[in-house]
Amino acid sequence: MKTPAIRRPSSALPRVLSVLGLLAALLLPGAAAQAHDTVEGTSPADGSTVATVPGHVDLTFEETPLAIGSEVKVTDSSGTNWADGAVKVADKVASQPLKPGAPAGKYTVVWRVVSSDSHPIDGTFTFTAKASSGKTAAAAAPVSSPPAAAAPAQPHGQGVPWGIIAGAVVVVLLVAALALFARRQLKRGA
Ligand SMILES: [Cu+2]
Repeated sequence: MKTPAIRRPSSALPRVLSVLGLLAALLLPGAAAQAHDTVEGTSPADGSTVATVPGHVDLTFEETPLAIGSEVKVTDSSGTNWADGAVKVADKVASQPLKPGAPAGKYTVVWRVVSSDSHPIDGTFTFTAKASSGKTAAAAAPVSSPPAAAAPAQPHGQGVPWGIIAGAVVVVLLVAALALFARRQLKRGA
């Protein structure tokens, strides 16, 4: 016996489920995208003036970045990069050694590391040195910056977990849609 009135709802239900499931699947990765590590501070601090060019430039993150794929360029006002060798990553800090003899002046630090969630993150900051690193490179004490100074570098990592909220909204909508669907089914069957 062919009874289209009964067959239609039974084929529509899986369709409704798959559409809502797809919506949820599209929105939930948004939660993971919020997990990039943010910079908590740099040494020297962004925009700061230090007595001498330090022996290394440090970036402190929320979590220890991955060791691979890190790059930190420390260029003086003439464009010379004073980075010496590879970035050293340990205990939430990416540290870039500098060659000795870097001159006084303004420096631009352009960095790129791979966040602990495997996404590349990058940023830039500047500092000014009153004197060359020449003789006292090793003595230059690192100074940590407040988190606020470095915050603009990673605007996407901050604040409310919208992906999770969106996921919860989808779940509520899914339940509401199923309830409505079930009621219609019951009415139709009665
Ligand atoms: Cu990420």
